[in-house]
Amino acid sequence: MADRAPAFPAIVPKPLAVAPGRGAFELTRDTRIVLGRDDAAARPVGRLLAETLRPATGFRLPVATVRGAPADGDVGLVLRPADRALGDEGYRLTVEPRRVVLVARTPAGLFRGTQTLRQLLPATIDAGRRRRRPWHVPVLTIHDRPRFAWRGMMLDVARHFFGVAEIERLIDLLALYKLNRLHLHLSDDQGWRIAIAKWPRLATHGGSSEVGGGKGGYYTQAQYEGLVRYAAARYVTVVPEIDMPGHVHAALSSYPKLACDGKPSPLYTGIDVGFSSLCIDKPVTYDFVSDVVGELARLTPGPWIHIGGDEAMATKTAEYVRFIGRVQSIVESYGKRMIGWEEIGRARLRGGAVVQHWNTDPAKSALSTRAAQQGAKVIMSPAAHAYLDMKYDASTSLGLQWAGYTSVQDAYAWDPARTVPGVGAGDVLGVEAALWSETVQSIRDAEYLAFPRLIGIAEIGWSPARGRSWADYRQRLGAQAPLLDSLRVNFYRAPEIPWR
Ligand code: TNX
Repeated sequence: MADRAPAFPAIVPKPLAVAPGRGAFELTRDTRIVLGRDDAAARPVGRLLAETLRPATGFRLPVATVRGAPADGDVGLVLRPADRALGDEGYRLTVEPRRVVLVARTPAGLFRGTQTLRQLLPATIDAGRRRRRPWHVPVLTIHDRPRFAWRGMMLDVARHFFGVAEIERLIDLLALYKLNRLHLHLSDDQGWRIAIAKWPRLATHGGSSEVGGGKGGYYTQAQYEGLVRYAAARYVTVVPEIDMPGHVHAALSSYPKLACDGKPSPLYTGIDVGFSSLCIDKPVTYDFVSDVVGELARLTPGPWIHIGGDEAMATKTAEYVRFIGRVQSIVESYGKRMIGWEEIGRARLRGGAVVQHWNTDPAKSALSTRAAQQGAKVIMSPAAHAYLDMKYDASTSLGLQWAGYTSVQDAYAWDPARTVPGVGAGDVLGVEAALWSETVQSIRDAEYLAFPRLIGIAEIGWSPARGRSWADYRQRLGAQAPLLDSLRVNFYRAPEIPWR
């Protein structure tokens, strides 16, 4: 196969600064991945890089500690904790004809840099099996760091369930495009997906259904911890969401005492929203919330617990406000920060709370504004741009369309700092694409809706607004096709993109 090296490196997300050079570094059977003697913290990144590059090259690629600078033939990983210009996730990548040096302030920064390196190699580097060919990296220098600290994807594992291996593969794809948050929507009317030791029927009963009547499923706590570790090794933080006080039918069906009327109810497999509510004035409600949040907090090394809070149409406003106030205190009592969908802007929020903007309806947007005025930071997930479950166009068979069709360009051509009046760059924590799974029955379906739109969201989160353009982006996106094919991603070949 011809190795059509692009005239410019087609990296996505677009780096802050690229200075192309001449010639190439060649990865060979003698290449080592080397670390400085004080850089033991970079070893896991070196190991993961070696694991990524070994199957296709067949090279040994030992990870070695060396004295002094990386020598000829080496790929060096260097930590420079004092180099503030690199930021928490930034890196500097220097490819010379005889060596490659990657410098970062943190292991996370080195990891992000290795993903750039991956994109600079021939796409078959990710094909998973041995290919005999030269493995060149173009000579260049890249200086890179993200615009936003929060670059995420939400996956709804409640409407349809996805297993551990599927989530791990998704984490790999997030990491490839430098995303750093995986938000798991772990409960909804149709299913409860995480084992809670003190309330076992949530998983065993509430986890046994899904939209359309399939068998559902849930993560044991050990499986969930495994996912968290897998993600952490790729510098992706898992953010668990338990949706409340609405979207709780699976919990009420598991424990009728949580319902105001206390009556048993069968599981629900339709796709309506807004019909269920926790019982705001029952003391048992807060035992439940505290137990669930407590167990989740213990499973969550990251600082955030997402409590949903959306579409609580079956809860009166005054009760809703009271409920969110109590939940906020519970989350904080476990040392975590509360995140909620924009509706929590109706409640009184304390510093540290985070709101997730989703509804483009102006009356609803005002809730995000109100949250920001209270000092909350905002994650931008405007449905018309960032909802991966919207159809691409009228011909898309999967997906919904309540927020309109969302083309690849719609998902890309927007700025999170100019989306909601009164919510500016200083308020915005970052961006998150959301994939709700009412119509998504398999991980192949999920990939079809997520790719390529998720890649655009990743670039919005990482690259400076200035210097981004659709004309340039569609070329670089088109150049991702061989890599996505190597990885066997089921992506939508949108006709407006010049796929290679
Ligand atoms: C709205 S967005 C919802 C979800 C649905 C989604 C479908 C949000 C916070 N709530 O319950 O799954 O629309 O697009």
